[in-house]
Amino acid sequence: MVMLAVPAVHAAPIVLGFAQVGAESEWRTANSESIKRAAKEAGIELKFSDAQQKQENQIKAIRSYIAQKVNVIAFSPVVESGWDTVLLEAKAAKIPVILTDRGVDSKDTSLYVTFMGSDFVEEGRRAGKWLVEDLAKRGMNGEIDIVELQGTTGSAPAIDRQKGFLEVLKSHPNLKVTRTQTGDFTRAKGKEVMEAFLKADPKIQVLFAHNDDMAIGAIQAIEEAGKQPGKDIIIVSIDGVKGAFEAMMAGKLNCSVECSPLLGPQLMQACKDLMAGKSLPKRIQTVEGVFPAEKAAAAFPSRQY
Ligand code: GYE
Repeated sequence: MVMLAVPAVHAAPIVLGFAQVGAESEWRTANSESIKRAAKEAGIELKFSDAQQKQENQIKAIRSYIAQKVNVIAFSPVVESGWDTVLLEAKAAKIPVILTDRGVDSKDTSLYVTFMGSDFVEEGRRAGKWLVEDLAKRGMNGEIDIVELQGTTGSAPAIDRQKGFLEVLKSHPNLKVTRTQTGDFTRAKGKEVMEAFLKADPKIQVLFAHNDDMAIGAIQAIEEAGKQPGKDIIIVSIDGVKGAFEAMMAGKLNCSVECSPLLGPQLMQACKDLMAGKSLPKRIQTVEGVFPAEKAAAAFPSRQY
């Protein structure tokens, strides 16, 4: 009699619920694509939602992933605070949570397994240091009037980039942020706020934008006001997206500090490791550089986002 081998229990694919912030910037689009592509390549079943930059939508998405009993939940928290309740619900359901890109301010760090993403304070510092050196090269050592376009109010990158930038400015009392307002990380708001800044202050010499999209919006506002972005107003921003490289090559943006959105592969690896019972480091950091305009053309062909 031929015995049929009992088929091995087929390991079901890992199911990952990902609650994305939105589609507010080039960075975010590249981040979503990276996650979708990496999930496909890793054979992970991805449930993906877009919260349109609203915390309540992200909370709803996380609750629905809990109800669907996914294996892992990952999300990029739109703002830092207000997550404890839903994270406790995930913990009670024994579903591990991975933070990608942005952190939370929860005191209880057992509410998530790891946070993978950039060091935003360091990015702010890099923008500040680049500016200090650039002004020195130009011999601009008098009072400098800087305006700041902040990211989404209460978001980790907005809080931390401002912190890092101001930390550098502290030892340069001639550099002053005279106006600061949120542009919510979008081109449209960056343009709108820059228009208001320009109307209120004709002497702006520098713009620090928390992301490239707001800088690109502001560039339009500056041109419409009859000034030359990158010349009359020195501009430094963060992300290093293609649009920023194009603006740098056109002489309209002076520097972009890199912040990589390509978190997909490491997120999928983390899901696999978790499901295999491995423990993850509490912090997984992204490696990044700084791109002044003079390096833009050489770097452009190899940019992936
Ligand atoms: O810099 C910005 C995006 O959280 C690092 O979010 C991310 C930021 C990024 O909208 O462009």
